Amino acid sequence: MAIREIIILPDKQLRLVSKPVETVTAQIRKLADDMFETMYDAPGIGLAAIQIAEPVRLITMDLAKKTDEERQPRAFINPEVLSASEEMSVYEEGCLSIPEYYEEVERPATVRIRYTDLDGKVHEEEASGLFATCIQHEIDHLNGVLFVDYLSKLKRDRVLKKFSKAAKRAAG
Ligand code: K2U
Ligand code: ZN
Repeated sequence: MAIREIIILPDKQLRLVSKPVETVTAQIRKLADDMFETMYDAPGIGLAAIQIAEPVRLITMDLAKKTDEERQPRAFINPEVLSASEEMSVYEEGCLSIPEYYEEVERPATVRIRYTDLDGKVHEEEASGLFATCIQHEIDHLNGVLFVDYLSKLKRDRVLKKFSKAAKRAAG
């Protein structure tokens, strides 16, 4: 296992559309292990492979409360939203690739998803609450979409400008 570097806005790789996983290989399982270690270290409750510069459709997640002893690691390969509720919910979102920036985002409150697990088994299940918010946030990452894309143009332009200036300063 390895803690990998999380790429940060305005890295153009965040806008890539990640490729489907054809076969669940040992390499994919190793990547998932690295993603779990990176996610717990950040810390975060979700991570998409593109956030560590791996453009494949793989997500890791653990919604267990920090207070819970028991971790609940879950991996989602080639996840897709099959249907979404008309009912919406609002959640203050953050992103490990857009550090220390939080804004309210409205998303469908419940989604039905299909995905493959690390054993190659296909699942369909309903997600609601934080699970629904997080899985939609992560599937967006696989499509090159960031939560700031749902904000007003003013707010979006402001955050893109802030992170672009920071990147220029860091480059010297
Ligand atoms: O994709 C990521 O950057 C991981 C996010 C997942 C997430 C975003 C918004 C809402 C829920 C989950 C990170 O876990 S950001 C840190 C965080 C932690 C708890 C709740 C919200 C955000
Ligand atoms: Zn994110």
